[in-house]
Amino acid sequence: MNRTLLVSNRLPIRIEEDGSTVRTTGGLASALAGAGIDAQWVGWPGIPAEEVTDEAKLRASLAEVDVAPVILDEETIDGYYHGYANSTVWPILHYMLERARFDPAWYPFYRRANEAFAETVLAEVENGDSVWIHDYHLFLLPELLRQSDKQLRIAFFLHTPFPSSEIFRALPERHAILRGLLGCDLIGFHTYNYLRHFRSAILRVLGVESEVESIRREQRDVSLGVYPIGHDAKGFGEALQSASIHETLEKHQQELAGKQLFLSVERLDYTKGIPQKLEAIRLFLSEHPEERSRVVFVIIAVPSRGDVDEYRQLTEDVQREVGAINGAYGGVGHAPVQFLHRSFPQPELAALYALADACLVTPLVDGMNLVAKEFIDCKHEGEGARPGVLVLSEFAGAAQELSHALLVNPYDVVETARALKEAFVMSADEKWERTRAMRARLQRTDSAAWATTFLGDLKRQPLISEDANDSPQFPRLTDRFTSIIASRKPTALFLDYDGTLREFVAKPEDAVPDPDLCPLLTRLSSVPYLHIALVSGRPLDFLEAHFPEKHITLVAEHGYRWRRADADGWDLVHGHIDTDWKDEVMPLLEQSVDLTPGSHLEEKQSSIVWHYRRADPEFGLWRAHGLLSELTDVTASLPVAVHHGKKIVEVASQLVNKGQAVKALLNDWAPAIALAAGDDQTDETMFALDLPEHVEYVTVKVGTDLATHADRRTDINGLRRFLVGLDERLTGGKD
Ligand code: GDG
Repeated sequence: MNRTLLVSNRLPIRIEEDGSTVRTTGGLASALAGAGIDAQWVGWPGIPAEEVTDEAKLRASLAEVDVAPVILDEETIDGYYHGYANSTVWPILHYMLERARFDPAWYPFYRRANEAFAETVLAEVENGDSVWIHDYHLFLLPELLRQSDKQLRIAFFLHTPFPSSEIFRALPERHAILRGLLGCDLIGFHTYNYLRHFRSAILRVLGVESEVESIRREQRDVSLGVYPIGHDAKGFGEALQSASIHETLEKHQQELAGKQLFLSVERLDYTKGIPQKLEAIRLFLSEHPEERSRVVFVIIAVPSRGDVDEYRQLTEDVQREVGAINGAYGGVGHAPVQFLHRSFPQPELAALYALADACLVTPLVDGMNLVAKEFIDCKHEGEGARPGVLVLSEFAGAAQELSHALLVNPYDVVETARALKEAFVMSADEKWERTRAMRARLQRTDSAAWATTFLGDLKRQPLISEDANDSPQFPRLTDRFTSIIASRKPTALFLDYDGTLREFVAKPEDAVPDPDLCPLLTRLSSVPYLHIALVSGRPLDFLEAHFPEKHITLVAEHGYRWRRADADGWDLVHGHIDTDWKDEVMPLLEQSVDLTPGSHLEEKQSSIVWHYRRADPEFGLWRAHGLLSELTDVTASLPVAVHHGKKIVEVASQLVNKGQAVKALLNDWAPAIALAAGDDQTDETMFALDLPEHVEYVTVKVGTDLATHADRRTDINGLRRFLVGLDERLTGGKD
């Protein structure tokens, strides 16, 4: 039975003084329980290795609650958790570059911690299991797991925002982090905006293009999705039904003594906008002296990350400002702001939500914000129920769902103070009306529904085995070639080079053949009855320099020239070709270079290519579309073909294409079986050849992009395995 593993930095557990372990509720743990998902957890138990006196006992007690611990020493926790994750990555994810600290000593610990997580996960999983990784502490983990030989479904959910690529690129380790995430089958975000920013980051940082829902990779697709997290509806529902709730409510009612309760609940974090909220409260109190004794602002600020300097400073600043406001606007026996720097049990929190006349959720930026949802959900209509209104920052992810709140820009303290006044005077009817409009949706989309939807989508991802792209027909194809050659009939291979035999790299000049490729092709080219042609867009000198072996036919410049096997020199495939058209299209192409920084022209004998690989990717693509439409007019009556390839636009003589060259070779060689493999648009002319029926012509598209005329697909490794297999059968694989 396949299992689901949940991986998060912290575990939903508490270690008691006697060393026993209990599972805690709240957050993810209750989301999964509510969804009926029985998952095993992997995470850090919250204490450093140095404090673990009896590791075997700890492991045994955690195993009883289905938890596998990742035990980290103090130095690693410091660099990985307090350092890199919380002092570098967290502020960057929240657009707070000025708060981000960059200490080169931290990242190695982050990597080491991710590796420790990978080891623990890999010791637990079996083929077919699903692994659901949570949050920014573990960005490298998906790729680390993917590198193992286990067949897993791997998913990641980011609980924070994903910022604009302009901010994200400040992270020195941005490449490694994005590559880490691309190890996933599924990546989830709270909002479409975060997903959009992620796509832009992978394009600008890694040069990887994507669609809204997926990133096509050679080995496997990465799905992208929007999954707004919900709150723990079951937990809060039960809390409000608990036996002690009436007592708690009554006690607080009395304490309030007729005053309105304006409640805030948050971790004490600089993203939550507490200083700005206090400024708005100060403004409200100063502008409305008559209300000062009729409202109490209760700010519950749960201590958070006390080991990080930024948080210690924030706590001091907030405490000072609360004192100043109370000093200025309080009275005898009344402090308008109560700052409670501790956490409360969930039933107590539910009671405060139920009582509050307003809830102030005003983060400067927040992935989602569950407090906003919990507050609305705790407003049950009925006898004695107190209505309340939500004042919500438009910069919280939750604002997209909770449009009936009073939405504010937390930086605009005047607007926030005005919203406080509006909340103060709002009628009960209007409060209930607004609550009703939001509550029904929140009940349907609670944390259990969120987890169910996410895991449902994860289970739908195909399980990729190492050989999945190796087309099942390839072994049979190897047999076919071998037996035809054994019967002394000719066979042929037509192989494109870039993107087919060799991966694309940023600079074409770096794409030299790997050390195994030339010996492999040389051995194959010595096999009687097997013709080999490299059919490339490259110029002839590049091909000749890298493939000197004379038995291999080299077709250069997309079929303009060739060096036939065993011939000495180069010939034109089609004799002389008219290239007068170049004068007419050149001005347009030169103009494209001037208008598009980073682009350049390459002139070949029979074509001109505009390259935009080094231009801004979106701008380059946009300019390419403009150029194509202009070329359609200019070239209407010219003997040329225009094509849009990978980061290029090419204008080439009409007669010249790879297909025509292959057709000529097929005529000459008359093979009983031939295979053509290629990865881009120019190779389609090889795939779409109109051939007599008796020719067994196998066409192979390398890669997953673009529609194709080819009759099967593989990736670079799949094609290489086929060639190596053929080599082993025909030559024994040795020089
Ligand atoms: C991150 C993202 C995203 C708070 N005080 C007490 C208490 N809480 C509970 C609340 C709520 C949770 O803590 C806080 O969740 P938030 O969503 O508001 O914020 P973060 O902690 O920053 O969480 C955030 C979230 O992940 C989920 O994806 O929404 O954007 O930053 O559930 O009720 N619980 C108890 N006592 C307290 O005093 N029991």
